[in-house]
Amino acid sequence: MLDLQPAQPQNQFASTAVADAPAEGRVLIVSNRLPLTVRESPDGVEVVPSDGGLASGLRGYYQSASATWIGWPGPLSAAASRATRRSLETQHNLRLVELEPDDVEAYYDGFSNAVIWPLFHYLLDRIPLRSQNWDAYRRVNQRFADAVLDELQPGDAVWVHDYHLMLVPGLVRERRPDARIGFFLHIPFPAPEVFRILPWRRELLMGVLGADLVGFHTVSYARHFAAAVRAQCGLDAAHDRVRVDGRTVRFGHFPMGPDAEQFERLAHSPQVREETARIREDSRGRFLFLGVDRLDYTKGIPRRLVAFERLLQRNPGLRDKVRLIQLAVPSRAGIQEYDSFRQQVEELVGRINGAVGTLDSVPIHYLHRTVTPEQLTALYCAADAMLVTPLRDGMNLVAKEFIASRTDEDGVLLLSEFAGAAEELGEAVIVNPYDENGMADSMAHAMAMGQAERKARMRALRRRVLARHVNDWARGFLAAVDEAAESRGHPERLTDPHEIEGLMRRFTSAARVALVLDYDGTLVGLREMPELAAPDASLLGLLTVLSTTCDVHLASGRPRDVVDRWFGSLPISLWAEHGLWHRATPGQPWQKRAEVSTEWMPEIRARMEEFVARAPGAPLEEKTASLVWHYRLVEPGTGAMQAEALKRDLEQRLAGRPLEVIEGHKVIEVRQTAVDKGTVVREVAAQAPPGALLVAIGDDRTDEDMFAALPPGGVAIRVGAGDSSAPFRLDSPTAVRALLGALTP
Ligand code: ADQ
Repeated sequence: MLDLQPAQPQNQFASTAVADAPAEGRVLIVSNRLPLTVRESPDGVEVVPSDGGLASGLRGYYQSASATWIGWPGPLSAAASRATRRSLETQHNLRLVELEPDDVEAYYDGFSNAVIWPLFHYLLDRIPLRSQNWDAYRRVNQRFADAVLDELQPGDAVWVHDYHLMLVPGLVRERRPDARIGFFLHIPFPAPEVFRILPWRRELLMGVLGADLVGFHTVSYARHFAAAVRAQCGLDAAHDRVRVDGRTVRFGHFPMGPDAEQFERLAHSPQVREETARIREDSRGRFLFLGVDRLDYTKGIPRRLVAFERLLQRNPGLRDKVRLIQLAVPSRAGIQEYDSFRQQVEELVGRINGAVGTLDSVPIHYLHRTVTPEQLTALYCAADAMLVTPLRDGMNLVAKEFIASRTDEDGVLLLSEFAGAAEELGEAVIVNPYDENGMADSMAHAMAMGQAERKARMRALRRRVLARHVNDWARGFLAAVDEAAESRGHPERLTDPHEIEGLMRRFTSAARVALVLDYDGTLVGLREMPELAAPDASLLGLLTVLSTTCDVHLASGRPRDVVDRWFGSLPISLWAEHGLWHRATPGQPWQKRAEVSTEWMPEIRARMEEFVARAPGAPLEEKTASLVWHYRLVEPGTGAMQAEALKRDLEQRLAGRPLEVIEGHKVIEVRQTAVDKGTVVREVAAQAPPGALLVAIGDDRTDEDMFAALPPGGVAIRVGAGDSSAPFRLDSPTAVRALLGALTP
């Protein structure tokens, strides 16, 4: 049997490089647990490094003098807390967020670990039947945010970690709109169909979107996140960014690795070499499989054990020739789910050893404890094959630590296809942890693999893992936060009442005011179906009265028959199809303002109809010289995907032709380049009397053409969110109507 000593408590972190200090300000690292845990016993207080991937990965970066770590130190008794707290805060640059036992039970055990953890790992049947802990989650997130706000100095960057604190970025942003904030999720972000199960899905997403940059381990998690933002928040998220509250939030993948140099250095140390030799000697020529995991139900330990049993059932001759060392680091002890899982694993180990053991051999050596980095590295170095078979895992650092330790360029890695690491480590033997026969086959394959193949695979794996130090990962992420914060854009600020008064003074002192007004989204709210957005009596009354003092032009993208039906009797000038058609006063015929060709329409219509057929609820509208695909009613994810595909397809087809594809609010329109709303503004300006003030109001991308065409001194007003060149912004059609109302006699 192996004789591993329990880990000695350590106060110092061992790490290779120390990251450069950022150019200015500190980095406030915020995570549920601190990198140090306080253990109280009758003999006194010990401060020991915390377990887990997050703490081990970030240690090196945190050692840089300009980082402060904000988090929970674990339970502290009243007696020990004052001195311990002071020493942690002053000697280790920590800021303690203390939690009451009730909070720990509800926010940490009850919500973070009982609801989000299993859901994000696709283990839905582990979610408790009742969860009443959302309020505690929100309350504790607020407490962490308050600690951040208290620490935050100008120039600091905030780096929030993981699923326990998904609301913190939004809570900090609310109070400090200019803060630089990054958020990194260490666990998978599930497929949107799984994520949507969560009743608080929208709140969680909006919380995360308080950050400037949201980071994940893999491309697919970032994609899932973008899709969830589209589906749950109704925002037009691209694959790597979204505009929210006037800011751009970026998403990206930042695969994390271990402190590889530290494992290499340890592998060369005499102590580890000696321990490695001892473990090998102890196994007496047996093929050594190794598993190293936190004792968590996501790590796939029972299925791995069953697959190992299957290997030995199928090949009884191997029973004296193999050994599996399964090291399980205690995790979340005290939570009933974890306690009974531990019991399940221990019973399984006992049963399998009873069934396939021999008089000479106990096939599974199971250890439930933490070990020192030296002991861990010795195990990595001694193993013939490493079994990393989680059911789901954000990344899995153990796989990479094993590779980093193998300076002999030998050893086989069996890696679950559901670990984030599998996206990078293609030269491993990839296994499906739910397929016990397949896993047993892969174990046999590992045993039979020739040295040349083992070395070729390991060399390729090592090149990838050694290429990037974990401190580069931290630095890279923080540099990306800086870049995202610089390009986030200024929050869209609504024009305040004082500025409106100034505008009104300009209007009333002008010789004449000419108003060019968009319709949908500007004078009325956007509706699910275009035909539902008919004008109400008060709007018709407002426009009629307004026409007694101003020149009123209604410039819509809608077809002429609709504009005529709704506004034909009003004494105002009407423009339809973005200015292709014009009717000056009631009774006058509609005139076409440009020569347009329609030859292109049958071909493009046929192509667009293929997309219509694939997205139920998205009608195709045909106007005189344009085709419009409306997808407001399509499921948001599908709609955005189809719209992107359609746009790409059309842009390729239309290249070099006098046609353009424009994107509006849930519409894709193809039209001739000759016609846009800028033409309307230019014509109005040409006919306006000297000294007239031109005012254009609109909410859409097509209205930007109006703003750009305004003569000097003209006033552009944007309605609602979104990029705009307009210097003035109102929040809704109601605000537009109030402004116009003030212009009436
Ligand atoms: P974890 O679920 O904790 O991390 P992992 O990435 O494998 O999973 O990290 C475990 C760490 O614990 C490793 O550094 C390993 O060396 C150490 N460890 C394991 N068993 C040990 C033992 N018996 N004694 C001492 N140390 C032991 C979460 C996510 C992962 C993600 C990381 C980092 O679940 O998917 O890779 O964060 O983002």
